[in-house]
Amino acid sequence: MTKDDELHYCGYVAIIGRPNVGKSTLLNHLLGQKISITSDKPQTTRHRLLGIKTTEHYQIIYVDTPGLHQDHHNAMNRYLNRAAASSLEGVDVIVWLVEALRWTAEDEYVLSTLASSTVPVILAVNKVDKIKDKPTLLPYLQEISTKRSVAEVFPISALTKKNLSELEHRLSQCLPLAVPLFSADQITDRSERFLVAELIREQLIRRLGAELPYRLTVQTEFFETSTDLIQISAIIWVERPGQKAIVIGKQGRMLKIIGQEARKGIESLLEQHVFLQLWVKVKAGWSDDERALRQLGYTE
Ligand SMILES: Nc1nc2c(ncn2[C@@H]2O[C@H](COP(=O)(O)OP(=O)(O)OP(=O)(O)O)[C@@H](O)[C@H]2O)c(=O)[nH]1
Ligand SMILES: [Mg+2]
Repeated sequence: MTKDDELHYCGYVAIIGRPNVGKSTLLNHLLGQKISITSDKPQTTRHRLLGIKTTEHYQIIYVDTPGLHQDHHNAMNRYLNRAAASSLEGVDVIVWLVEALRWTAEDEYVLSTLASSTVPVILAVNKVDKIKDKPTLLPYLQEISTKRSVAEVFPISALTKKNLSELEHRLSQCLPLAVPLFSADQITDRSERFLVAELIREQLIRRLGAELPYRLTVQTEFFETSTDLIQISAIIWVERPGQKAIVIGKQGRMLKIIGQEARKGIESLLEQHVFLQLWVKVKAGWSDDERALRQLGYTE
């Protein structure tokens, strides 16, 4: 064993990028455990969330963030951008995630947000599994790496885990020498109540149409563990009675499916049987009301 082997490194790695680029998928697959919800709709992640990976020699504290976007029209959008931008403060390295062969105006916006960062930026070009014509990738990599000085470029697939261990190895080299900040068995800073509400919201996002997911939020109201079961009840807040009717569905069918699927995810997370009750309630205009947002857990 060399002297280096006895050292321990610990630090924060922010994962930044436009909505839908694959940040949360990357976090889950780096950790080997699902703690952040994902979907094919943009603005799935609404909160800064830590994912902690501890090995013998290092502890990487990944920071998953909402996608940076240019839509500032309501209080929720402004909150998302604030939460993402503030996640850059105090980190040791940034993973800047873009999508292979797909550069958009929102990537340009992320680039401008990164301008003031002084920590190393590692550019990860995601979703390379989707590229059929591989030779087109090299010029793309060359082109985007000229947009900003970066420490290294990694073509990756968060979904198939291609190049993820290489990426993690490189990130571990950017960490400062430090004792671990979290205990080795802790994988996130978020409570079980928070993760439960997120798993319910994930089902709602995945199963409802284009607009409705942005008009709802979920709050865990009751969470009690007994010997053989966890009893949970949660409220799905929507903005209008018509939205409530859609979430419930004909004869309650939509809400039933959402409850069944969410319960499976919650049971696999908590490794216990779960009894889940869902209620749908209306809170008019909550997504554009700073005070309501704070009450519903949107605080930095
Ligand atoms: N083909 C392919 N799809 C991917 C990959 N990574 C993520 N996806 C898909 O891209 C979509 C968005 O993934 P998310 O992880 O939710 O993206 P995000 O960047 O966290 O999005 P926001 O939270 O909305 O900012 C999902 O449908 C993922 O399955 C990848 O490497 N390859
Ligand atoms: Mg996300």
